Amino acid sequence: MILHIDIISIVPELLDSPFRHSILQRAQSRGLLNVNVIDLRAYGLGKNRQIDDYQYGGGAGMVMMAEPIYLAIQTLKKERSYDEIIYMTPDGEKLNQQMANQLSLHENILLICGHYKGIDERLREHCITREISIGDYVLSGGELAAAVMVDAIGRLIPGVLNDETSALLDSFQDGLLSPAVYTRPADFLGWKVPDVLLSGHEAAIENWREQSALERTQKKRPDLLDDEL
Ligand code: 6GU
Repeated sequence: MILHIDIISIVPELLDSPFRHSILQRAQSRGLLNVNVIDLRAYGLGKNRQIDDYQYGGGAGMVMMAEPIYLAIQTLKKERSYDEIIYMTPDGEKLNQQMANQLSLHENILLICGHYKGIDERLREHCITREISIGDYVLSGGELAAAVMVDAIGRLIPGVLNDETSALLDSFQDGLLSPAVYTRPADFLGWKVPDVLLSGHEAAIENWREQSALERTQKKRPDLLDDEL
């Protein structure tokens, strides 16, 4: 199975590089992920290929017009049937690991990147199936948020990570942060690696890791522990 992600953007150049390296590159070369960026300008209106306009009621800031985005969606829908048509917006549902897990099980996803004041509300009512934010801060456009989400989703597709278990051990997958990790040398400037990790005792190591994960979560993200109650 392959996850196909289409992304509608007015700045497609912003999405040139993020998927061409490292794990997402591998996901695509293994045929597990396919990311396709569509330039909204191609669906712009008139000879200027207009895609935004002043907002009704007045006020500063442009609004992305309904028709170009609608035309783009209709055209893309002829090719594939989307499990979700997602509008990337700071007032959407906040992305978390659980949502990334669910989205990674889909086959076709369409992402729409907002700009300016956002898109005409009628698209949100009639065409969008889901609205997602990557956190409580405002970016100048949805592209970087879309790249973050595609990364979070893409690495979860079965077969993308070499060690099939490694995504399961990520921070957040079990509601905890990941344990501390160390590599050689065992002594760096007198800063020592915990003895237990050098001991070869698997059970003791596993125990230490669980303890480390719990301690870090308590210290850095106590809210994650509250959520479980
Ligand atoms: Cl999805 N878009 C924008 N413009 N800003 C954001 C965001 C999305 N998520 C967090 N901030």
